[in-house]
Amino acid sequence: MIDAFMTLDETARGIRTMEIRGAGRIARAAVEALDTHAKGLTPATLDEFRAEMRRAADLLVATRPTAVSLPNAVRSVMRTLAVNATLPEAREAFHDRAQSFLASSLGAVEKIAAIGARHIRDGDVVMTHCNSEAALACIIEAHRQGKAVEVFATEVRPRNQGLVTIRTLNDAGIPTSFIVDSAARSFVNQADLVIVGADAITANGAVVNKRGTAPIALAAHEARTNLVVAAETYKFAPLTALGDFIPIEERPASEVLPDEIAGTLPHVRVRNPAFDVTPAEYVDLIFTEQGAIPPSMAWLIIRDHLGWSIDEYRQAGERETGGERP
Ligand code: RUB
Repeated sequence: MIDAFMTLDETARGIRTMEIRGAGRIARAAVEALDTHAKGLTPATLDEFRAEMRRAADLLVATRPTAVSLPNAVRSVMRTLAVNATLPEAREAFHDRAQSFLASSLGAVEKIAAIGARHIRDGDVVMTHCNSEAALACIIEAHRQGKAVEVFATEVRPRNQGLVTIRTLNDAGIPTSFIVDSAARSFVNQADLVIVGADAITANGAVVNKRGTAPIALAAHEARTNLVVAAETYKFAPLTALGDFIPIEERPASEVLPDEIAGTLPHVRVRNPAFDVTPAEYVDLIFTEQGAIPPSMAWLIIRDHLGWSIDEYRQAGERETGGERP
């Protein structure tokens, strides 16, 4: 549970160290932190307020590079600061927008759960990877509706997000098999469906999610098991419509190999990308709060639903280019 009164620096640190993790939670934590920060400021002018909020927004956006929910959420609340004429108006509008973002983010997960649950049949075995609030919400909703559902949940080396997943499934009373990541191919034939979340979805429908998702998608494709993605629309990446790539975060080597062992292996370099890219052709459907869409419709979500103009994309220069080609 995120403490609503965490300071800006505490939230930034929490996101960087993954105490706060998962794309949806990261987005809500950032907006809550900005809202709390705004309330605590005593600026003399509107310009001063805007400048300080911009600094705070930049600090949060820089914490983790891949989850596009973070810059999308921050930008969607920061937009309000551009349109208000007076300082009190700007303060009030910012708070209202932050609260409405938080409510709609939680509401989106509920809508996704209702849509996703319809795609899970009584007796289905579902495989999931990492710890996605949106993906788990679909499984838990299907179970709540009385469907018999079983789950294969992966361990998720090296940060073991699978432990969070199996605790949640266990608490919901859902029979779950916990497997190491490399056993996914052995069990995907026994699954009727793979459900994962997303950190970002590109204009061409590629899904960026926890590293290990792409090999599971490949295995599912080969086993003729459908893979679906549960993702709020604010995980679609507008800048990819301009040709930007999603930067793939590379985390510290010590997460994979303890420094005392790495220190004895001078010729060995540890690589630790946090995410990978699943091409659209391995994705059957994406469950969003706007409905279940094929990945080929990603561009329409960016253009028509997120409604971002090309000028706005261009101004959004803080996202780095580079990284893995989607
Ligand atoms: C989490 C992860 C999740 C997505 C979606 O990675 O890859 O699948 O963020 O999660 P990390 P949600 O643990 O590195 O943050 O559906 O909760 O937004």
